[in-house]
Amino acid sequence: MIRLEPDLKADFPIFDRLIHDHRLTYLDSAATSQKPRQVIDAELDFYQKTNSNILRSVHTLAEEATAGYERVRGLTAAFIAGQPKEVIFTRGTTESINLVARGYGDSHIGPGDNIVVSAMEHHSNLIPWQQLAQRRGATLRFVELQADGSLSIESAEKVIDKHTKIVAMTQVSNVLGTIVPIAVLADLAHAAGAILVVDGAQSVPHQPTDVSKMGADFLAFSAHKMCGPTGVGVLWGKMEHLEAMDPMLYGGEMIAYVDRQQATWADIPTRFEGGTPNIAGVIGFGAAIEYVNQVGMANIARHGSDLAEMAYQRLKEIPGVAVYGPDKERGALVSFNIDAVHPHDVAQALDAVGVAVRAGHHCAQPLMRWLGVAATARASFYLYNDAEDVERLVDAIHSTKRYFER
Ligand code: C6P
Repeated sequence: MIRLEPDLKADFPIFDRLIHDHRLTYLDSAATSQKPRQVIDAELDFYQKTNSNILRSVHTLAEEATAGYERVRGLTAAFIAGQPKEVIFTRGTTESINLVARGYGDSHIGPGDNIVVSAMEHHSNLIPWQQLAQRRGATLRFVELQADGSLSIESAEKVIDKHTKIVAMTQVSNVLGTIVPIAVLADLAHAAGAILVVDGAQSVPHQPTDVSKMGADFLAFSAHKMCGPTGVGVLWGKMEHLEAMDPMLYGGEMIAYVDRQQATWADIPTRFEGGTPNIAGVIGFGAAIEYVNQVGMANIARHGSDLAEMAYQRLKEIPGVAVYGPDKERGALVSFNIDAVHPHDVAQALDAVGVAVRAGHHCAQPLMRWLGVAATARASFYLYNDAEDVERLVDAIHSTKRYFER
């Protein structure tokens, strides 16, 4: 029986809600996860008892706020087996990747160089590199996919060459659920003298992460997909690369000394966190890390892949339903389409019985073209989902099909 014990839904107040008189079956965690009471309370508690800006003042509240914020940096570092100084807080994966593209890319990429991404990237790990290539006169190249949606290593071996300076790759596709063998990519990138930037938006929330072993040079992820608040993300980078990176945001607190005409920068990581950050959000993120740690990342990984595999197999059995991505070894999500029904109609019909899925291009338009569809529906799972949620999805798909076949 697929179930994390005890039933974790009880920790999430949103599951007390009814949607169109039905219990909520939330299958949109790849867009954003729900938040447990522990995270909501941590943010509330911060605003009620500690609220103050960080790093700027010496009064009690400011010192407590700074200590709380820096404590979460330590928690985050431990969560990915990195060093606290290598952890930069951003607004999310998108900002983290843009920071690398601007701060590192602008000074390390030039005409004749190439940047390599895959054919299944989320726009957040595509457009920053398109823009960088355009700014610097470099070329963007693509690692192609195999027919089942897994990454073609053969293609990676072809496109990563001595002109490659950056390989930027998702670890888990937000559409196909494909898991990318990051260690293989790291070896290919490093052998070519390139760095590897990993988009961990769909992987870090779902599996144990150890940056000391994964071979990445930069790793980006978002708090809101792992029970944390929106507006908080992480860029982890190897210190040697952070030292070679320029800030993206210039202004308050990221400086050491400022003159009328010039300035010098604060130490890393403060140098990359200009302006007042999302302090309460970071505090909430700390509670989220403690929450998922308590459940256990290995348990979360097993649970997510069991649910996704179960959903994949069940959906595949339904005539007229197409499912996308590899049938084994997939992330905690399944994208699908029902013949002759637009995915927006599917999502709306499912919502009518309380089943929340995402429909659309999932911020991966080039991948939609590769699949030959305009859009898909997507069911994505997290630690609070169970086998019953999969059953409700399957039942709802059956009744949607019946409704549109009439
Ligand atoms: N994907 C989805 O529904 P932000 O929005 O910055 O937290 O994360 C961006 C991002 C980057 N890479 C991947 C692989 C992602 O899946 C996402 C976010 C959500 O699929 C929202 S579009």
